[in-house]
Amino acid sequence: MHLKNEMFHEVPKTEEQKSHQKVTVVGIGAVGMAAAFSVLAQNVSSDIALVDVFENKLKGEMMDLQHGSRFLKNAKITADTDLSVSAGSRLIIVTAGARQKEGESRLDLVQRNVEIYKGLIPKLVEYSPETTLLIVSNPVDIMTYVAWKLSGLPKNRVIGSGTNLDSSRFSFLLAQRLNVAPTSMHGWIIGEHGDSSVPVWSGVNIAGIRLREINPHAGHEEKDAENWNDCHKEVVDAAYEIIKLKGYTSWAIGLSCADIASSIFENTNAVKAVSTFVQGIHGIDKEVFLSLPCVLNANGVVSVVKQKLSEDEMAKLHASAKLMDEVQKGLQF
Ligand code: 6V0
Repeated sequence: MHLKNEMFHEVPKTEEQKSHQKVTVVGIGAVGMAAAFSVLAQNVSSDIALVDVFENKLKGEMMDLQHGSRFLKNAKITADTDLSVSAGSRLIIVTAGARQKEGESRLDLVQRNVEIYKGLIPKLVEYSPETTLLIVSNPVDIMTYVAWKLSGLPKNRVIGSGTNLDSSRFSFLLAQRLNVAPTSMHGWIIGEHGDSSVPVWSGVNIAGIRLREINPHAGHEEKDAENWNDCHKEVVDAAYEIIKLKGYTSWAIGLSCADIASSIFENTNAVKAVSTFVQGIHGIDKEVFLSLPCVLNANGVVSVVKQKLSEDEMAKLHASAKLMDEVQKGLQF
């Protein structure tokens, strides 16, 4: 191009310039776009590829994001229905699949989404053998197991968004009651993302003061006069409630994906509740993925925190593991 040649002196490149922080988002529905936007807006990555089966929607979303480039840090945004656009990704966020309809549970979606994953995961890994997978499609713990099986990747590089979102919802609701910032309210939800999730009441604290030191029944389903357990009930009902109100959930899960991605890209060793392979931890003997607090860095999940769980919490975690195992046994893939 004449003008370009007149304006610039090109410095010869010594080697091909490669992106070390490319993120692909597969499935650009409400969740995928919220994740892509959060990753870009929070400067977690400025190299994003979008994949979906809808060509027009892809082009529209790509153009819309590209037009915000002036407000981002030299972002590169690409999109295609062909999975080759994802080549060389360091992280692939998979949100493709059916979403819950009003009244439908996460587990109801399972076989439909397994079929979609069979067509996606092996090819994605072929294009990006070094990638880490961040699985978001529901039921997320089962889909993380399915992605692990289909991908051939090591366990540390297949992560489910899991209860990072539930824990954020939980901390928010608890923090509102005590008028502190959610980041100063330490509450963890582990186990299944969804209906059988386990709130670790024994550890809920602010500045090391556990709620249970003051109210030994805090969070107990029957004995607690202050009904702290309503906070967990609200977490379990949150998706159903939001879907009833606006049709889908998006912003909080998008932010949760960016939060997990930033631990990987920035090699932070931050502890987050994500879905990971739990066989052999807390006495679980099933080959399942569930959320536990995990140390995350550039290698993905590098260790799992062995929380001191009460008998009741342990029993609930084992019940989630059993449920996941039963669903997995019925899957065709
Ligand atoms: P959506 O808005 O229907 O978007 C799904 C997208 O996936 C659509 O654009 C589809 O075209 C696309 N898609 C379907 N098949 C393929 C394929 N083979 N290849 C590429 N793209 C495909 O759904 P939404 O974005 O609301 O939800 C996506 C998934 O995330 C669902 O399974 C939800 O249940 C799940 N969520 C998981 C959460 C979590 O915390 N893990 C939270 C919210 C939703």
